[in-house]
Amino acid sequence: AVLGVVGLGYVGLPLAVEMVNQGFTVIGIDLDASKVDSIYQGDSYIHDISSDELKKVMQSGRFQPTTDYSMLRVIDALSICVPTPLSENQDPDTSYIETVVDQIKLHMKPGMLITLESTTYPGTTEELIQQELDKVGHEAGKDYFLCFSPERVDPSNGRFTTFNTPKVIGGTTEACLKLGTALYSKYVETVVPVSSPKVAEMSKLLENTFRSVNIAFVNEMAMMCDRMGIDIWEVIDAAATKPFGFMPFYPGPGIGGHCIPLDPMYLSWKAKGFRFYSKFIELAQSTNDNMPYYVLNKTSTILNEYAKSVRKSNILLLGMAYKPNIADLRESPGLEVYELFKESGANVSYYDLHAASFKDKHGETVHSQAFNLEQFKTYDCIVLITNHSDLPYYDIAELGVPILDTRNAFRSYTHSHIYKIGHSVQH
Ligand code: SAJ
Repeated sequence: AVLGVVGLGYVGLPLAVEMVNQGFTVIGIDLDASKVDSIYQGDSYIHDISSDELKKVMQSGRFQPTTDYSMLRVIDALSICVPTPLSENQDPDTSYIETVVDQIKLHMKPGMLITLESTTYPGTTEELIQQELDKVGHEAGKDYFLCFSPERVDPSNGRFTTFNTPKVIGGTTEACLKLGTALYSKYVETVVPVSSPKVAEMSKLLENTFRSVNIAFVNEMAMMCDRMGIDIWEVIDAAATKPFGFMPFYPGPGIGGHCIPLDPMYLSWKAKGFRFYSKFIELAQSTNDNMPYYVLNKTSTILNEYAKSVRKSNILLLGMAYKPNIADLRESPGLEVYELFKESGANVSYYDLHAASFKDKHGETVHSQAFNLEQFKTYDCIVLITNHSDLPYYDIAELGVPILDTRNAFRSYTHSHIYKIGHSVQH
């Protein structure tokens, strides 16, 4: 059997590599020719796939990356791993999925198994794939087979991989589910069949909305503790000693990535179509979106302790990626914090070894500062946004520059000039 993956990003490329490693011949399709070139060069652009691993996969001769959709003609089983972003007005943008479906209409191999993996609202598989293929006379479960199986890739998670993370899958018909389960069982350790694509679609949204809501809740707790002069970080560690019925989440400067900030909006958007308005999702969104303002206000309070104001002060943001030890800047809350400091008249810079530059909201490229402790000493305040493991915490603490720690990364330092969110300044 020839397997296919459409979308060679942080989900699709690891999936294709896993398939090749399990002995399959795989065709990888992506619109972006530079991705295809990088793969041929054996240069990995995905954090969790090393270039050596990619070179080995290419040497196997069983992986063919291409931009040519007509290759769908030789693919027996296709996994669709394309992005599902939000449009300008925060509504689902399913255009990437629709583009793939248009190509499938042109080039589908009879009997093809199609599995959508992109995180999306319940009903997508039926409405955007099954109903579309019905229109051109293809019947699911007969002319082709259709499943939904959500991806659970957790970038930079060294422990859980594509292979050992249980995979939920729902089929349009019994035959679809059987085929999909049989295929995924060949390269995923545990497959969890459910009764329909909608159940599979909804289970993924429950997983990610669960995170967004709980992160928002602990962010609210952090602001409460700040006001009450209680250390939220100590409170969480104490609560986390409860061995059952509790799971710690931690406050931060907001939430980033291309999943948690977006996926719940897919759910609330679809629910509105059923005249159901989710208060949790809207409240979580606004609470998490408010955190950059809280960071700005807290920095202002700290600067006031030194008779300074945000305006005209020199601020250094430490870490810009959306979570530790990766380079991904998408939706990073640090970007919003950066813009707020600029709008408040501060001279704001950032240092992140993993993320060398980004485009600010005016499209200007902002480059990371070089690592230079003497230069860092000249800042009025350092704000830690992302707790990369390789930051020199000791050296930075010893600078004597006031630090606002949004991740409790300096927990082992007791210098009086180190402050943290979720605790009052006058501690
Ligand atoms: N965050 C907090 N506090 C927390 C946890 C996370 O502020 O307690 C922030 C992070 O800093 C980050 C954002 O939320 O900015 C998202 O973090 P995340 O840990 O959810 O990481 P993602 O989005 O890269 O991956 C998640 C997966 N992570 C985990 O379950 C741990 C998982 O939900 C999905 O497989 C994945 O999204 C996806 O692709 O949907």
